[in-house]
Amino acid sequence: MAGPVPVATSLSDIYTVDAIAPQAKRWNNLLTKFKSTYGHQPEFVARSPGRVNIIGEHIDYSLYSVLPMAITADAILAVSTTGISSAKEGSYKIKIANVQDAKFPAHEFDIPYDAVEIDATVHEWTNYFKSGLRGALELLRKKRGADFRPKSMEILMDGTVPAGGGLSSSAAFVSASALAVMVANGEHTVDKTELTELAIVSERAVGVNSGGMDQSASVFSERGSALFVSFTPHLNARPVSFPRTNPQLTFLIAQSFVTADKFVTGPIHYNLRVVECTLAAAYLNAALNPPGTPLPADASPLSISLHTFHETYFALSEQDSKITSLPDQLNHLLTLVKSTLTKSEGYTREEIAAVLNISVDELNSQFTSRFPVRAERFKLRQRALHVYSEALRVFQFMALLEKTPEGDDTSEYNAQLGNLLNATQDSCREEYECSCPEIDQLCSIARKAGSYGSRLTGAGWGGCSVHLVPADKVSAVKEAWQKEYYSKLDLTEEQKEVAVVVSRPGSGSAVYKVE
Ligand code: NG1
Ligand code: MG
Repeated sequence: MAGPVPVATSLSDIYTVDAIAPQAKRWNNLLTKFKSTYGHQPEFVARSPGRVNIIGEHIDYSLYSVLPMAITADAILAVSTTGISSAKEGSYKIKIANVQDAKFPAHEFDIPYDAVEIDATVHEWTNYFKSGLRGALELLRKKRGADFRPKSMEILMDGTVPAGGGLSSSAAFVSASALAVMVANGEHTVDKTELTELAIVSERAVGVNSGGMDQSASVFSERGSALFVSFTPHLNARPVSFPRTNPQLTFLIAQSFVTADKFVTGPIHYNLRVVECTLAAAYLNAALNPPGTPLPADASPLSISLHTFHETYFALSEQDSKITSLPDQLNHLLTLVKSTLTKSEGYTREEIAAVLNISVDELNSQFTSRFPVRAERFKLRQRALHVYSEALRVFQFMALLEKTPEGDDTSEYNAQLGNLLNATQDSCREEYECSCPEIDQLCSIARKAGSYGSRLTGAGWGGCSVHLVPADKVSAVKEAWQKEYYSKLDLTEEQKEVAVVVSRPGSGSAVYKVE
């Protein structure tokens, strides 16, 4: 799966057949608008898609494997490096505009060679470009030397991944931006792993302490397949195809239209969960491993994770080192969590610091300073139960995909897949508390109308849901949602367009050369 980001010569290299016609119109609009904005045509277009997550929710930052799938919606950036001559001494110029110029006004930046300033306290759309730019420059400096000077760029962007919708609009934009900067500065081949790793680190600059699932799905996905992404011992992604089933299964994505803006709610939602999982790992390590056992630093956002506790525990404990298979280890960890983290009301900083044998100040500086969180108690038990049980469900889902269902009626097999998705939704709602009433409603409506499995996708707290629906039930599910959910919202025409989409597994990042 490693290797260079492909250079596309036609849209049929990028999109599934059903998407070609509408995308051709959209791309022509981008190229025409670029010309009218900058007076000449672009040299290339950098593209990176959003993703839906099939299963493995809120476990990527704990370094457990996940199963996302790229969608058609993407970020496309048309770029030229020839148009700008006059950049201020010691700096280069970035002109960036958006086809939706009313919503996202154009900007012009004179950026000094030595640093890309990003003010993460303001919610400015161009910050996502800047975070990709910053990441790409770090990589280019590694390749070209510290005194490398980036070129000025003219950019026009069009993003169709709904923002704050759980479909990774941010990762699509950051990945496409980093790719654009690499190509603009003469990188003829951009390695997918390098691009993904820099996009993961860059995105944290915008204030969300995220895992690496979205950027991996955005860069590595191959048309027609889902993507199995592992993060340790190093980043790895491989395409996964779905066996033929009868009835044929489709993935429906349904918007809740509850905007979940991780940027704003981080301290009580997303970034708090990252802290709770990290504290749970440190607590379990202090309680169950020999005193003073260090957890090795890893690639997780706070550099220790429930995964590092998992590995350390089984490497150290004689009596349990005979448990070698992943599912057996995960089941054992669930038992340990239940008997060790017994307080359902959560743990205070004082209680955790006492077990870790550090002061509360040390706890705050080590775990809650880089990304501030607001909580009196940390629900270590519930978050650890979700992470280990979700990692187990991913394993079980993958085991099912590797089996080819017998017979011509595979509804039993389909139901097994769906039951795992439903179990994920239950765990997200009950243990991880990242669902919301609207998503729960969309899921129960869909299940009643024929969905095998329904769950939130992405960070949750609103945004999108994903549903495993047999082809012959798609219209019944859509009608039920329309009648019982969407008809109660006053949606714009544009919102009605994107309320429900059939998600076909799309391709990942690509560079399109404009002749
Ligand atoms: P969304 O909010 O759907 O882009 C976020 C994280 C992922 C992962 C999911 C939950 C970012 C950029 N991405 O995805 O790393 O943790 O939540 O599984 O925040
Ligand atoms: Mg996102």
